Amino acid sequence: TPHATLVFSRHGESQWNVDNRFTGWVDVDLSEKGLGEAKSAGELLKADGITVEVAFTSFLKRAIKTCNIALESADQLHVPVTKSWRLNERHYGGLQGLDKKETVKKHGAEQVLVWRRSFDTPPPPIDDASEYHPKHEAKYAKLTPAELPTTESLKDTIARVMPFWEEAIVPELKAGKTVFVAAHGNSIRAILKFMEGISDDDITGLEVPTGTPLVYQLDKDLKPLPCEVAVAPLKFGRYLGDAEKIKAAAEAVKNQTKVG
Ligand code: DG2
Repeated sequence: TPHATLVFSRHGESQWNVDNRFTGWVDVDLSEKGLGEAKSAGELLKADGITVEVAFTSFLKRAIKTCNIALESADQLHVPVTKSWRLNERHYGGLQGLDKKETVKKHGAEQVLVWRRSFDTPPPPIDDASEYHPKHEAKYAKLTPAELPTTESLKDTIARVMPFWEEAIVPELKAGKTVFVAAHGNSIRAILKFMEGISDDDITGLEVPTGTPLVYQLDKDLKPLPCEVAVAPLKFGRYLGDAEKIKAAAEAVKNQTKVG
């Protein structure tokens, strides 16, 4: 029997997903569709009989709102929520704000794919004078200069997500709780890499669909229990919801940089 339950939800569509711009740490809001995705994530939790005991989210409103709306539609708004910059999306460096397709036309599809999906090659750093530089935001004032990113690879993202995992999330799971994590494609990848034992090469190919809760049952050593309905490359995680819709949502992310 499972000791604890861990549920992830990637935030739904944001306004810059609609505009097809690189986002990273830019604090853009959910689109209308994104609001609906968050609501349906909560409905799926409720329909599955999941009772969340504690929730975690990032410092970015697209994930925070996803967390709140999902808990609301699951009728579980009382749940305590902890927010951390460590669950933020990967910092996209100098690409933040740029149009994804324009960037492909300018730098080529191969280069952009490296920036989006290589494990350890970060995009060029954000310009010190950029309006999107995180140093302008009061909520990041407590970060040390070494912690405040100017760009990140997935490897860098993993390095700042995992201390939060260890310090804040693991104790709740050890206590046997049902934990909800509403975050971003890359901060969720970081934890999934660890949970599923996915290699550096394979993790970047994993597209986490939006608005679709992903559920793990863990034993008392926090090892995930194998799941028969896990969809490859996952071995342990179970998506809630319609399989076809989930596939289409993951494909849509991949195609954001498809030109022509
Ligand atoms: C996207 C992810 O993050 O982009 O930062 O542009 O989903 O939080 O809006 P999201 C961004 P890719 O890693 O898919 O390029």
